[in-house]
Amino acid sequence: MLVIAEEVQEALHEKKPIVALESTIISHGMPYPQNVETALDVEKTVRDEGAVPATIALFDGKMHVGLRADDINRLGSQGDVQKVSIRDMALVLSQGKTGSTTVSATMRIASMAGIALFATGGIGGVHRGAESSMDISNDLMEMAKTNVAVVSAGVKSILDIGRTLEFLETLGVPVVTFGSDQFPSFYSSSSGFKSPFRLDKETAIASMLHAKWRAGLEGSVLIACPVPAAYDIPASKMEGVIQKAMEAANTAHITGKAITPFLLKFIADHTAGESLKANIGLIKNNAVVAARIAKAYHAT
Ligand code: PSU
Ligand code: MN
Repeated sequence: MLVIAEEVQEALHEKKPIVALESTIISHGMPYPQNVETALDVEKTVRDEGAVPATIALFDGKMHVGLRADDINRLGSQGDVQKVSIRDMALVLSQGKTGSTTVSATMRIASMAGIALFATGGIGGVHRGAESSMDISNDLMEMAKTNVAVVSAGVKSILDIGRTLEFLETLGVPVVTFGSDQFPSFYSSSSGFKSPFRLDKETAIASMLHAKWRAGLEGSVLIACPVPAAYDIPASKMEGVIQKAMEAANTAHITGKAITPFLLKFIADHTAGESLKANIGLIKNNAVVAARIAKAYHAT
């Protein structure tokens, strides 16, 4: 059920650096056509760094690792793509439907393929109000057990960042911020929360991954990369629209897996181009950092 593209197979065989990429960000995370353009650009960014990109999605009952440009276009432009976390995988595979993979499903499939590094924009986490809704992303559970490191720009403040960090600690998932003491919050390089760990070199992060997995400590490492300074939007500037997005989700009775895509779309629709630019800038930056860590990881 695992279909690995030829370029990715070759890279695996030759032990070349590979960066896995998710597809929910394409289908449910950004508007068309910027989603498709960004996905293709991110693949190019990984290649320019000397690593091989492996975007992951479900098609025709199979888990695909490494997509063609027209697959990416299909994920970004068609309305009937299912958002697939671990919970949804079996059903979508059995029905042969097209599925875009979230962080959790992408990690699991990357791990099946033997890929150690994965770059995305933002991971899922503990939602605001989770103390009553119990809405905690499956991404966190997956990070506790699957040996794939995730490079993200921290977590978006649609989530409860403090509780997300607490829950990651409970699950034993190390959180390392690249080059900063502050844990970043996606659009903003700060969040008001100190990062549990800080490392300043890709080689140091690669050594930490080797140490973790050689010691038999299963699970991910969350590598948080602050948004590049040119795109940084102060958290206070985003808070108003995030509040409005949550009110709109309540009013429209949005629940379950639809919540995150609803909030992301609301924010994209109600902020000027600035947030989309930041989104694109930070994803590319994460791809560069992931490719460099992958290179350092394979060099030792
Ligand atoms: N956060 C973002 N952008 C995204 C997502 C989260 O800033 O595109 C996507 C990722 O695919 C993530 C998923 O794995 O949403 C989490 O969904 P949920 O909150 O339903 O677990
Ligand atoms: Mn949820």
